[in-house]
Order: sequence, then C-alpha cells, then structure tokens
Amino acid sequence: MSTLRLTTAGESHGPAEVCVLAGVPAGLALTPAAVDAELARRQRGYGRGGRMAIETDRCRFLSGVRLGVTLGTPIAILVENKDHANWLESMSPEPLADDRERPRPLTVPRPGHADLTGMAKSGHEDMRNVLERASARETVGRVAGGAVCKQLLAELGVTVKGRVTSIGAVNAPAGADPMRPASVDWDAVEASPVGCDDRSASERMCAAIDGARAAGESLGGVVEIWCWGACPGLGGYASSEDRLDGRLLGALGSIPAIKGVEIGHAFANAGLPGSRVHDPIILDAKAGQEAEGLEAVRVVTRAGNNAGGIEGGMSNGLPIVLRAAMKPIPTLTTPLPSVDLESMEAVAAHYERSDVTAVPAARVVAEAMVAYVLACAYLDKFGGDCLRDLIEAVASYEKRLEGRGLWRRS
Ligand code: EPS
Repeated sequence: MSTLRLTTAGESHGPAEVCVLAGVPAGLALTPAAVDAELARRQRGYGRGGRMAIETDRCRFLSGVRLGVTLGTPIAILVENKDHANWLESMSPEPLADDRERPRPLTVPRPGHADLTGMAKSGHEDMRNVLERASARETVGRVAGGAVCKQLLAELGVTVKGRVTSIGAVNAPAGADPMRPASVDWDAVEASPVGCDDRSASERMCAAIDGARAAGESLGGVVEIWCWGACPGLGGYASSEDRLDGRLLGALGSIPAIKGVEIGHAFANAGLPGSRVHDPIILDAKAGQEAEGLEAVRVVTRAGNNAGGIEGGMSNGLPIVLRAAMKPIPTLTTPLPSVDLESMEAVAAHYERSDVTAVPAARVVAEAMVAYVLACAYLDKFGGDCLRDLIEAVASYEKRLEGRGLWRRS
C-alpha cells in the first residue's frame, strides 16, 4: 500500500463530492484558495453544458488542516453540489415515504457509458444508481486531492502542468522540446478557453466544438501532461507495483473516458529502430564549467528525451511527458440506438443534459492524477511524517547524485 491514499466519494446530483487524502506530511502550508484555484481551472473549459453554469466549486476542509497547515492526519475535503437543490427528492438518502411515488427508473443505457454493464454488475434496475457516480463530476474529488499533492510537490521543486494537444480532428502543431518545459507557452495554455497554447489551434478547436454542438455530436481529444523538477529514481525497477510508468499509466487510464495513454511518443517509437529511440547518455559539458571555485564535477545527462523522462520504471531526472486520449462523451443529443431494458424493445438511448467535450477539464484532472502518483512516489522513497524531514531527505539524496555526477537540478 502506498504511503499516500486518495479516496473520493459523491454522486453527481447528491449533496457533495468528497475527497479524503491520507498520508500527507505534517507541516505543509495549505489554504482552501489553493484547492479552489484548481477546482476553478477544471470548470473553465469551452464545450461544457448547462451544469457548469449551476456549479461554482469551492472546497471546505473538514479535517487534517489547522491554521493553514497540515496536521499529518487524513485531509477530508468537501465540495458542495449546488445542483443537489434541484434533486432533493430523487437523490434523497432517506427511504421513500409511503405517500411518495418512486422516481421513474431510467432503463435505456447509453452506448459507451457505464450504464448497461453497471446495471448488470450491481443488480440495479434504475440506471441512475450507476450514472450518478459514473459521471465526470467524480473528478472534482480527484482535482481537490491533486491540488494538495501539487502543493507538496512544489515544496520539493516539482511542477506538473498539462495542455490540450487535440480536440476532435483539430491538432495543435507539434514541436515542443521534451527536454525544455519552457518550449511550451504555459501562460498561453491557461489563457486559452480549451487549454491549448497555440492560438490558431485553440480557435479551430472552439469552432469544432460549436460545430459538434450544432450537429448533436460530442468530441474527444488528447491531453499532454508535463512534470519537471522531479529527481531521478522515483518508482522502481525491482517489482511490478513499484514501477512509476505502470503507476502513471494506470492513474491516467483510471480517469473516466481516457482510453489510451503513452509516455513520450511511445506509439510512434514502437515503429522506429532502437538507435533512433533511445536517448544517448552524454556528459553535460556546461554543468562542469559552471562549478566555479569548486572541483569541477562532470555530470551525465541525455542527448534527448524520447523516453519521456522514465527509464526502467523510474524517473530519470528529465521532464516526464505523458499523453492521454479521451473518447468523445457518450451522452449525445442525437442518441445512438439502444434497448429499453424494461420493455426489451429497441429505442434511442437516454438523453438528459450533457457536455459537448470535457477534454479541457480532463487536462486538469490528468494533472491531478499525475501529481498524486508523483507525491506517492516521493513519500514512498523518502518517508513523510514531517515535511521538514522530507525536504531534508530529498536534498541529501540530490546532493549525493550531484556529487557523483549522476544528475544536477537545473
Ligand atoms: C455528466 C453530465 C453533466 C456534466 C457532468 C458530467 O452533468 P449533468 O448530468 O448534471 O448535466 O456537466 O460533469 C460535471 C457535473 C462536472 O462537474 O464535471 C456525465 O453524465 O458524466
């Protein structure tokens, strides 16, 4: 079991989304504003439906934080679902009163959604009992927990940021250098309504979303997550459950609607010969020259970052670059064929209210999951009762690597 444990709970139209994050060290400065900022980023993307106009996600710490500092006890965070006010009766946890009619069950599953198999698996006769949890709303808890992880990582000099690289058939131009996070204009990413740094691609993505909305369609896309400042050696090569690649791929793949994940350009690399994929290990000449007044230490680095920052199941000290593909949202205003499970007749799938795309939100959710996995990896490697001890342990490790010429923080 990992040192850090994230659990979320909450139905989409229930009273609240809840996140419990256990294992955060004592002594981390943490304010609701830091979490709210991430919740707001998740809500902002172009292409959402009417629900986002109802919600203004704000967190409330229920435990684990005192006077703006973590206690080292489980942190419980609550985010109210404002829309619950419109669902008080049908989402009430109370047993149905004798004089009340049972809400009409939903019995027509949407292709591509959890509805059908969720009902089969759980024995529910009302699809609502599945879809209330199998909802993008669930990602509120992940983002709240991820915000805490980001704060922790920032103390260790680690940054996690994401951008959208495609929506539908519109692709942002390639060309970012995976050795240099600064080759992406991160301010432009945040300013874009879809989280894409290229202005022209952003505009075309918005136009594609408008077109899909008019056509009763939905759109998927790809998000790219970068992490830099992480030391080498997070994760492990010895046991399958330690491997950082497996943990990152699993965490991203656990986000609803994410159907494909890669580290670096893994799928393109699969078609190339080894000599064009693996990053030569070279001496970083500049690092040696910089050590003025000290004994010049030659430091090894890589000639490129095709590996996406991970080799042998471990971070290698270069930026970690991951990509996740999101399928189009299954709730369509022009529904696909389905079957009414009550009458067993062919009908059109259920439609309530939906987003055209949630790819811009998935960017923020994916950042949160990556931050969670990396925070876990740090705490697993260095221990984490007390933030001060953790910072010292990381600094001592990094000093050893630098002294031996194995890595240098840039
Ligand atoms: C969702 C449907 C929409 C989305 C929702 C996920 O909600 P509603 O059914 O209330 O219209 O807006 O996403 C969120 C509420 C959110 O916060 O991300 C679905 O069916 O998954």
